[in-house]
Amino acid sequence: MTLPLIFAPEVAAARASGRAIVALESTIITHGMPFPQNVETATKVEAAVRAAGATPATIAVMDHAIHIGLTAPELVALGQATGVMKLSRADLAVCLAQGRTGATTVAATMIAAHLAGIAVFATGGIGGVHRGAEISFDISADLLELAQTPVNVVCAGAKAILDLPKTLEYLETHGVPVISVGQDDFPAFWSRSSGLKSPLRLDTPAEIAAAHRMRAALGLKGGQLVANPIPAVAEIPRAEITPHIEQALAEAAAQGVAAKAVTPFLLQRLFELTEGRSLAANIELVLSNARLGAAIAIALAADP
Ligand code: PSU
Ligand code: MN
Repeated sequence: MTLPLIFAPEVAAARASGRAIVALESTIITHGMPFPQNVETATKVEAAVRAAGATPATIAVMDHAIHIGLTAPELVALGQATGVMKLSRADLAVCLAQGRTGATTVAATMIAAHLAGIAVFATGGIGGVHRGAEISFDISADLLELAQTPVNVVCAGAKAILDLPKTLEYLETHGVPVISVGQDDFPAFWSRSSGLKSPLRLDTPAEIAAAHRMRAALGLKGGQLVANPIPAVAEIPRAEITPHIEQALAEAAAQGVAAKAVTPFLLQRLFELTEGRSLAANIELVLSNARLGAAIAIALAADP
């Protein structure tokens, strides 16, 4: 059986000439942001990757294939579609076999990127260990994917709705390098600092690329988590976002929101509670991650 991959023309051309490619996910489009900001953001993120000298490849499942790169009409259609599956490692094959439409989370995007030979992927924030995980067992499959698939995931840390100390412990146990960029603290998505020390720190794309190559040389499986703090002008300070997070979490618990619905519910409630500021910050941090992702991909393409 041949791999069910369809490359967009722009991505196919970049592959043929060995140019830098940055994978982008689609759950952020279908489950992470409201329409029309989702489509506007995805379009701007692709443009930011191109402006930085690399080729964007937004990944989604449609018509029995993993699409590596979407055309503009496909992106608009996905951003307005209803009933789109939220795909992680567990659901990817069923979605493909059934010919359904699916948006890829961090975990599924890593799998697809690796199949497509792409080593760098930029997003907003990874999933992690949810608060109360000792009762709910809700730990994102993103974390185990980082432990086994060799892709650099550029994010703004883990979302502050999570239990960040447990998320870092889990990543350490599974051998995932957590590298914060340009600062000693691990960032917390909307805020530059989580108040927690980052396990590792690197300051340049070249250093991150060198660490990735060294892992490959050593035969270490899994990827690197590259945590890029949100630009200072766009951040919502921790003290300001914390009460809104507490409220959104309390509402989720009261309404019995569980499993895959938790993260989209919390993001939507924070959007309302912060009167749109959380979304504005989310957009800026994704753009910043796309630019850093492009720089890392260029460093890797120059010396693979
Ligand atoms: N980054 C964002 N918004 C998002 C996500 C990331 O800025 O919505 C998505 C990613 O697809 C990530 C998912 O994999 O949230 C985590 O979902 P869960 O907690 O259910 O594993
Ligand atoms: Mn979960």
